[in-house]
Amino acid sequence: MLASNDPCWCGSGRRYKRCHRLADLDPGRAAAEQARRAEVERRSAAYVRPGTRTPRRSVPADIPRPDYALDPHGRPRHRETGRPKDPETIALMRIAGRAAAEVLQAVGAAVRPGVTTDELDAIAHEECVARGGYPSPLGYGGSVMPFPKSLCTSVNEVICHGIPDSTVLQDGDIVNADVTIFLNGVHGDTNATFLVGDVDEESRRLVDVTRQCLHVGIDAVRPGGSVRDIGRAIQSHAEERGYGVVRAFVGHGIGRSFHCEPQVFHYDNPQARTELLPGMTFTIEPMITIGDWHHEMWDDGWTAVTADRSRTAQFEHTLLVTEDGAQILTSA
Ligand code: HM4
Ligand code: CO
Ligand code: CO
Repeated sequence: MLASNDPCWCGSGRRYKRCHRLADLDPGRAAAEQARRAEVERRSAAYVRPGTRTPRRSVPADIPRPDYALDPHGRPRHRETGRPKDPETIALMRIAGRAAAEVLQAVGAAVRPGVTTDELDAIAHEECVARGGYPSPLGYGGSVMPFPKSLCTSVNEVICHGIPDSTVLQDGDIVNADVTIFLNGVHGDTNATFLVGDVDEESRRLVDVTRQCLHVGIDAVRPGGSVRDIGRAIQSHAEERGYGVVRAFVGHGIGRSFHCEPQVFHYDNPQARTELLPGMTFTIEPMITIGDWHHEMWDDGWTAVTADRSRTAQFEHTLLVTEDGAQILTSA
């Protein structure tokens, strides 16, 4: 009979109590404990965890900033209304929208196994600055802290607002990059989900259906209709195919403000009674899940993940309501 502190009989060199003692005394309990530990290990390896952040990037002093970027808490001083925009503002939004699309294209071209989300942030930051624009997320107010980076990067089960850090993209991941640029006094906002290397069929299908949901939402826009039509169309398309629609985050009015009225729900919400009028500008940005649509927040106050850790995808455009539908402002 071995004592607790003797070397284990198996030759591992570890003390008996740290090695085979439990297995010898209670084989059932030892097996259950080992299975539990293996499951925790499997899960923590499979899911996204916070990495290390690089210092805040700087924007040249001659680039005009949105009002919140001048506030230490990132609070906007003015909030625009959701009313139709004047033609001059719309003309500027076409330019900001195209710039946002170009920046997103540059980020997407850099997605590959081995790249970090921080490297994607650096690209978004430099591409905004190169166009004379300010990366809108940088310093935008939040409940815990202002958003510390220039891009949102949301990997696998992260729904939205992931913060770029040392996380290395792995073969088989999916990653959403969400770009907003402040250019000529207005914002352009667009995002897409990219495949990292070889991605399984189930995730590829999620990404395809999510892209379809964005376009089904865009096609539901008509002057005289309501914001509710958009969410109703998206929810039907998703749920008929067995997918979930995240409720906690909405599309938003956009223009001189990053986020203003109206709220654009991606599910059928009877409260969404706002009438759509030519000249209105807003985003549609559905977040679609393979499993349950409920979310949880990380302690950073920004990163939203699916409660069941199922994968989720998102696509976004900034839109203009026209006399006969919607025009996409964020095409390259
Ligand atoms: S902040 N992306 N997005 N997104 N915010 C930094 C990067 C960000 C958002 C956001 C989608 C919908 C709404 C919002 C929002 C208030 C409540 C302050 C107007 O922040 O509505 O912010
Ligand atoms: Co957002
Ligand atoms: Co948006």
